[in-house]
Amino acid sequence: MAYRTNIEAALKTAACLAENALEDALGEQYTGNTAVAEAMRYSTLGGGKRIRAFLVLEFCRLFGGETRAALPFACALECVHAYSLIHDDLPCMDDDDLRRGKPSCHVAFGEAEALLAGDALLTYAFECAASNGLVSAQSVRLAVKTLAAEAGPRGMVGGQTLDMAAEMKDWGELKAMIDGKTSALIRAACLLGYYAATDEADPAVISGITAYANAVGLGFQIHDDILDVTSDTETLGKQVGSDEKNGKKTALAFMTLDEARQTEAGLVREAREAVAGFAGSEALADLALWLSRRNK
Ligand code: GRG
Repeated sequence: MAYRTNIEAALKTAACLAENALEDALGEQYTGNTAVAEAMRYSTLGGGKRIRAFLVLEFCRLFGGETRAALPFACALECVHAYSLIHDDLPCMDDDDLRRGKPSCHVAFGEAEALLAGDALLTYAFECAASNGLVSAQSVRLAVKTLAAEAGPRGMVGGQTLDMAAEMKDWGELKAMIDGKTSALIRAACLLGYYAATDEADPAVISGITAYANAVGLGFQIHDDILDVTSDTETLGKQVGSDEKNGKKTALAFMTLDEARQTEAGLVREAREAVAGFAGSEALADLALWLSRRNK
């Protein structure tokens, strides 16, 4: 399968826009005089693929919105994502010392500061989204409600709870956990992009966006599980084998490596079909493919 857009260039542009907006936002709000403020910046700036920011900007563009109206929502998504990674790395969770190729937040700043930096990024994300003055009040309301629902106990936190507590007896149980832990923020990113362009909330459009996000989210996690056994710590910038160390099951507990690759290819097709009806969605189709070929 070949790309129809220059997806790498588009990802770089989105990453650069998000990085600059986050630099402004975090620099403006916090003077950098405290360890917590420094820890927030350390974990949010200068790293990461910025997939969630890209999805916000691209869905906004797809539905006719302006990039600058989507940027506060993109920043909010990246702040929630950064918070989840900080907390996920804590000793009471996965206890990982390396993130994005550098010491995890709690290793660099201490556990209490890391906990607070995560809390501060989560709360700041909502300040950032709610302060978006370039979209209607109804768009802000829809965005804030969606982000809260997808990040919370029925979304990402719910997935993390299942990850810690559930036995993962079968693939269905694991998929339900991934739907929360990984897909929820991807759904939020896609939907917030749509709400940056419109406040119409058309159920048919939302259903197409959700189908795309769910397929991308599950494929993304399966690819992460594949990389965890086929790649190395230096390339990934995070510790490989962390799930095994913590006794957690991944997709590879229920299928062979080959089957996992086939399942992922099926999800890429599903994602591409979900957006095929939206004119100008080539970059989103290409992103689904690119994610299945990424090496980190
Ligand atoms: C609420 C206490 C509390 C903790 C939240 C939900 C959670 C902890 C953590 C989830 C973090 C996690 C490992 C999610 C799985 C999805 C995943 C593989 C994230 C990594 O995303 P990338 O690859 O990261 O986009 P970069 O570094 O590129 O931004």
